[in-house]
Amino acid sequence: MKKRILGLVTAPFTPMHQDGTIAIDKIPAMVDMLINNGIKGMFVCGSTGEGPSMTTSERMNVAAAFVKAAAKRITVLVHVGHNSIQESIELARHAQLIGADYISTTPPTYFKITTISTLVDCLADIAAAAPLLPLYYYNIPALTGINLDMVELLKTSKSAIPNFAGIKYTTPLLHEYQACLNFGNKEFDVLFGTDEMLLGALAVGAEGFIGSTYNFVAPVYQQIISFYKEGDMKSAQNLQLFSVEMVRVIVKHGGLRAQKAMMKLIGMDCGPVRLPQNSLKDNEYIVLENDLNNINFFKWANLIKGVQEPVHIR
Ligand code: MN9
Repeated sequence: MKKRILGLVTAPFTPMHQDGTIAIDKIPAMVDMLINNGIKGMFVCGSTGEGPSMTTSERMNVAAAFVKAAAKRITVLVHVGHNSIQESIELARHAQLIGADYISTTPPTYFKITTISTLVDCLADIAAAAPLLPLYYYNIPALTGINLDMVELLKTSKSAIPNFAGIKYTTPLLHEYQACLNFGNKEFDVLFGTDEMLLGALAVGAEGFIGSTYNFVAPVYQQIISFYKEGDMKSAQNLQLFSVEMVRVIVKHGGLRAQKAMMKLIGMDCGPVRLPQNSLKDNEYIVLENDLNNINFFKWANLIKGVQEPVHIR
């Protein structure tokens, strides 16, 4: 089993053309930008990457492009979750074939899973399709509607799935997160996925994080981690408050659609979102940019290396 993932992993956006097709040629520059900014890994085709809105062959092409662009400089996790386990199996096989480092999966969500044992059956089938790759369960109840006890999952997966690595933990239950981190002999990796609570997660022992907002303000979180390690809690809290305010602006403007627009505002245009998300209209961009200005977002975004000049909409 590979060692645990440490530091900030981003969930990159999938770049798209105005007509909604995938802009595969934009991926290498995005990856270089993330590497130049100290990002340790990428979680591709997840929620932020709009994986669930893509076809299986598009997901394979995008995953392959990220793996190729990463060229082993940083870790790549490929999200393979799908309503059809068979599609997940194909995606998992493909991820192993192209040289991804890890796979991760949400459960099927149309027919709801209500027991850990059924969840483990699903994960075991997917994990077996990529036996060389450690698998992280992607726990994101707000989007999947599946909210099971994650400590029970670790207990059951331990013997049932040889390549089970841990959990991408995207729900704000710090107590359950802490229980997972400390399960058994701390034998599973549990990556924290709620960016606006990173400091809280550090306080209970987190060392690895996957998130969307590390795409545009990684330096904020890198400094939170440094301040925390130096014991300067006041400074860490101030920066975490910035993250909270930023996420409030993101949520006000519709979440993912606003985040993809923010990539354009920082000078790394990733194009529109796909339905059922819908892209910001011109006037909505202006309100978003105003709200971001009011929280000093561009002061932080300007610390990002390797992007063009921020694009001001007005
Ligand atoms: O998985 C992301 N969650 C979603 C990670 O995309 C639903 C997070 O990084 C959030 O986008 C972030 C803002 O709420 O914490």
